[in-house]
Amino acid sequence: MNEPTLILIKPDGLVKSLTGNVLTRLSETKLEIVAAKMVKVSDALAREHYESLKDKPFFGELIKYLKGELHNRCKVMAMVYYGEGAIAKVREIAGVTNPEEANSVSIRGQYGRITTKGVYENVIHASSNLQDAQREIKLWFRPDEIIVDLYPTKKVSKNTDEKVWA
Ligand code: DAT
Ligand code: MG
Repeated sequence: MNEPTLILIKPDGLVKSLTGNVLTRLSETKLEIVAAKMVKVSDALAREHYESLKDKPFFGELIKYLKGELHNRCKVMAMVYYGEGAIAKVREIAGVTNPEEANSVSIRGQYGRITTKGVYENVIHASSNLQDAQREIKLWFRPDEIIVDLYPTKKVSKNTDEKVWA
């Protein structure tokens, strides 16, 4: 079954000029890119994205990291990849959460690090399961920014074609 997954190239990946390397690695999956954009991450978006981790001791630093405050680069690249087994394929190439434990040929193993403050700078985010993918994609993208129809939508009003997630 075709499924979507949200990928973010986080601020450390952008600062280190890793966009090309990451996209090349991801192309090994043979998945289709169905959405892509640069995003200036607001505090609200960062907190919503990592909502499930809000009680963790590292939450504050994690939010600063995603917002780009640790790298003076307040942007991330957000993408939706789509295809058979997309979530598992991307997680495999991304590597596990802790970059020091990640397989050394995975993206996080190759390019990630843990800072002296304990922040896992692990270069990319990738959705963990179908439910997270749906929640995250709806958070980062509007329906008309994605070239396939993933989830139900509704019209904003009768007078416009603009759609939002239903
Ligand atoms: P993943 O990004 O692999 O899905 P996650 O959802 O558990 O992992 O955590 C989200 C991010 O939070 C992760 O990419 C880096 C950070 N993080 C997780 N566990 C951490 C820890 N023990 N110390 C510092 N940062 C951590
Ligand atoms: Mg996660």
